[in-house]
Amino acid sequence: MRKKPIFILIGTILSAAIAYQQSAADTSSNNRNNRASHNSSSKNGSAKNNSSNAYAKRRYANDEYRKALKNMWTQVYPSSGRTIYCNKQFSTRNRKERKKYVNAEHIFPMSWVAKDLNCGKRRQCQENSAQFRAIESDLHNIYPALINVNKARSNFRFGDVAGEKRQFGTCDFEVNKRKRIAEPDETVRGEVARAILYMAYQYNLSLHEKTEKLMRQWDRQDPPSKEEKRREAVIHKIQGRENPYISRYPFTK
Ligand SMILES: [Ca+2]
Repeated sequence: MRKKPIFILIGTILSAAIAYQQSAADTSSNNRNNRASHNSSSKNGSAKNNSSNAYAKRRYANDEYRKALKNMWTQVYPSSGRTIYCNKQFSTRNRKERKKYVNAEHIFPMSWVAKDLNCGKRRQCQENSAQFRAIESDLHNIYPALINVNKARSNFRFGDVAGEKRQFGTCDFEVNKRKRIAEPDETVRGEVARAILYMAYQYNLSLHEKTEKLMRQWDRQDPPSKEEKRREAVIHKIQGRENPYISRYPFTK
């Protein structure tokens, strides 16, 4: 009995938080309606169950994406692979070991997608936009990357970084934080370009004119490698959708 006021207090705080989030979220969606009903029922009691449901919902906002990642680590790279920007070999045999230094990089950043779809922050988009969830889960845009390099790339556009200051040891990957530009090694510029061009084409996402021009240039300068074609074919099989910039090279759409 002594715990009851605490639950009521937690319920009230959660209701307020949920109501706030709801008002900030995008327009009509099922999630919204679900939240509205959670909100009203928590006022009638059983606040604890409803609040833990709401928490679970936020934490696992895109099951499709989690499934895609699992497919990547188990099917696209069943035993080993190389990271996108630094060509560093990794093994997928020991998940715990791999997770220490390699994670998943969206070449076409999800923050650009969120902005384009106007669905709010990434978490809000995961909850409210089926289109965002589909885009986030597309493996043609997801490459393994060294965690620190992935972090440094942030959501910067690609371009030329003046000077050749090596920030990651022997890895030829540079970023200019002030100008928010990242420049990968010549050997992966094609891979990067074909992921970016594919995303814009497949999902009708907008690309800055300058970026599009550069990506088309990189696409021509660095044709698909054997490994890139292998990867594309495996993903094509998993998703039932090809990346024509790789499978039908040169694709000039
Ligand atoms: Ca290449």
